[in-house]
Formats: sequence, structure tokens, C-alpha cells
Amino acid sequence: MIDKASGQKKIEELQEQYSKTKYNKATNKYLGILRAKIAKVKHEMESRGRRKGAGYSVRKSGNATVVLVGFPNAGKSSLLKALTGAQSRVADYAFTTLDVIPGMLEYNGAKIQILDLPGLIQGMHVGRGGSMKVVSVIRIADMILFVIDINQHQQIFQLVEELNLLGIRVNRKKPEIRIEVRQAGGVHAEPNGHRVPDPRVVQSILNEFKIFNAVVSFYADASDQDFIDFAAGNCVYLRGAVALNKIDTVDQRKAAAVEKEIRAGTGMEVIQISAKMAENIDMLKKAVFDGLGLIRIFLKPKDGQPDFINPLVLEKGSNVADVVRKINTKLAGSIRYAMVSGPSAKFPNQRVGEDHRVMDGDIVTVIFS
Ligand SMILES: Nc1nc2c(ncn2[C@@H]2O[C@H](COP(=O)(O)OP(=O)(O)O)[C@@H](O)[C@H]2O)c(=O)[nH]1
Ligand SMILES: [Mg+2]
Repeated sequence: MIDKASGQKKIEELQEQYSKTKYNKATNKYLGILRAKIAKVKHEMESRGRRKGAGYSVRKSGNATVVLVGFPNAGKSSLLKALTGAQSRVADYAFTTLDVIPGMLEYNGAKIQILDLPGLIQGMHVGRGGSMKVVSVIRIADMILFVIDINQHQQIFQLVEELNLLGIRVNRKKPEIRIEVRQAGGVHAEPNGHRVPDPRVVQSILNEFKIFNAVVSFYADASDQDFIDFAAGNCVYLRGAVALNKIDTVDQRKAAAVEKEIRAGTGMEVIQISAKMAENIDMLKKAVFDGLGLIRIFLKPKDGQPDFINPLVLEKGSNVADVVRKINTKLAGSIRYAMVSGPSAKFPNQRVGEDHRVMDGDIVTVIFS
């Protein structure tokens, strides 16, 4: 195990080598190994931190947690206020001692916790200025909402890159890989028909992690970086969206061009807003709700009316058993069947079992035994 100072020094050295190496087909493998080395040192530093009980926790509350990430002055505090009414300080973050300012957005019956992280700055991947604390908050979030000043929109690419270096993957699928460590036989890769790294790359990356005998099975396409991430085991995969702020300061043509560039460059949903003028805030709320993959279920008593005022909020892909668990975990064992009307039903009051997947807007009656 390495201490923080020497770990950081090592990371900086590796990062320097990395940035000095030009990317091409010949150096690709070397770059991959450097990334693996960096990931490994970080991993060691992190596990050390955890053991010592260091760390920083924000209590998650509500149905989901969204963090606002952006450069100073992009409009995070203003947006937090526009979304939640929370009184975080505008434009004087330098004087506040708070690391995280929470607010609660209620939308479609969902309670969405929004966290403003005032301390997030460039260079955070080397752990400068207490920013690792902030990073630990991002890692527990369900979604990142980037707040970008339209007049400095290149910042989005810097932020995504910084997060990448910190093991936070935005809008990327988690690699589907299994590594079975063996006693002997060397490293063996089973691509199962997917586009996967070269076997020699797989082997040298695993060797970095001191694994010399293993069967690696791929269940989806994976890049070299995906494989390193998986081997290091310290990446998180978060949904992202971009709030393109201060559109009141530019003309529509410029706004449209910037939106297009960010969509193309990041694959993220972009919502043009003005936090100051409260423009398009409802549209942004909807994008956050949809981006989180939340759905609403309206419960209906057997002989009564559906409750359209207080929906249950669940994640996409939930089934009837999940609905019941949400009402009361103790009830989950005693479901007889359910009656479903709405998007997931073939016809009104379709009788379904506990494995039936519900969809946004379903009306559900559960019959217990
Ligand atoms: N014109 C304009 N100014 C904004 C907008 N949103 C925020 N600002 C201003 O930008 C400055 C920084 O805003 P603030 O919310 O403190 O940014 P933060 O540092 O990211 O929290 C303040 O002077 C805000 O009034 C907007 O939509 N339009
Ligand atoms: Mg602020």
C-alpha cells in the first residue's frame, strides 16, 4: 500500500508520460498500460483512504440524487435555486465553507435531491485542494447535470475529460465482462463474437494487476479502456445531461450551434436554459426526470379510484414485486397477483404476476393472499 504523497507523485509522473505520448496505432497498447498503471495507483490510494475511515458522506435522500457540475460562475447556485428554491449563495462561493449545498426538486411526484458542489475546479484529478471530497460525492450520484456557460462552452469537454481521469464515466455503458482467475494456464480471452481488445493487450493489462492465469469472457463490445476500467474495478458509470446556461446573453443561432456541438461531442442531452430569467426550467426538470429513468405508478385499491396525486416513483425496468416492495418490504412475499391498466398492459385490468414489468403511467392494483 502506498501513502498519499508518493501515490500522487507517481500518478503525476505517469500522467506526464501519458500526455507526452502521441496517440497512434503503435503506441495504443503502451497508452493502455499507462492508463492501467494510473488506475491501479489510484485504486491503492483509495482503498487506503477508505480503511482509515477517511472520506466524506452526504446523505442521499429522495428517489434519486443529481449533482451539478460546472466551473465557477457557470450558474450552478442560480440553477439550484431555480430548480429547488434552495437558498445557496450566488456568486460568493469563495467565502462559504460548505462543500455541498443540497436542494430538493419535486417533479412528477418524484423527490429528486440536487447537490451543488461549489468546490469543483480544474486539476481535480490530481487531488488538489480537497477536491477528492467533492469527487466522492459525485461518485454516489445517479446523474450529473453539467452547468455550462454558453459563452465558455468548451468547458464541457474539459469537465468530461477530468471526470474520466477520475474514473467517472459519463453516459457510457458499464462493460459486460467476467474475469475468472485460475491456478494455471495463462490468460485466455473469450470474445464471444464481440469487438474486444487484442489478446496481448488483455494479457498485459491483467499482468499489471498481478493476474497471470485467468479466463476473460466478454458479453458486449469493449474497448481497451473498458477492460482496464473493469480490471481496476474502480469506475462508476453515471448518466449525464447538459444545462446550457445564460442563453439570454446570446442569439438563437449561436445557441443552436453550441447545442449541436455539445450533443455531437458528448452524446448527452443538451437543454438550453437561463437560470437567471427562469427560461426552460420546466423543460430541464423533465429532462432530469427522464434522464434518471424514473417512472410513475398509480396505485388503485380493488374497488376504488386510482391515486393520481401521490404516484409511486420507481426505476425503469421495475416489476410488480418492486412496486410492492416500495409500499412495504414485508408485503413482498404475499402477492397473489396484480391487475394492470396502462402502457404495460395488453388490455385494461390485465391480470399479471409479480415478474410483470411496469411502465410509466401504469395503474396497478395488487391482490395479496
Ligand atoms: N445573464 C445570465 N447570468 C446568469 C445566469 N445564471 C447565472 N448568472 C450569473 O452568473 C454569475 C454566477 O452565477 P452563480 O449561480 O453564482 O454561479 P456558480 O459559481 O456556478 O454557482 C452571477 O452573477 C449570476 O447572476 C443566466 O442564465 N444568465
Ligand atoms: Mg455557486
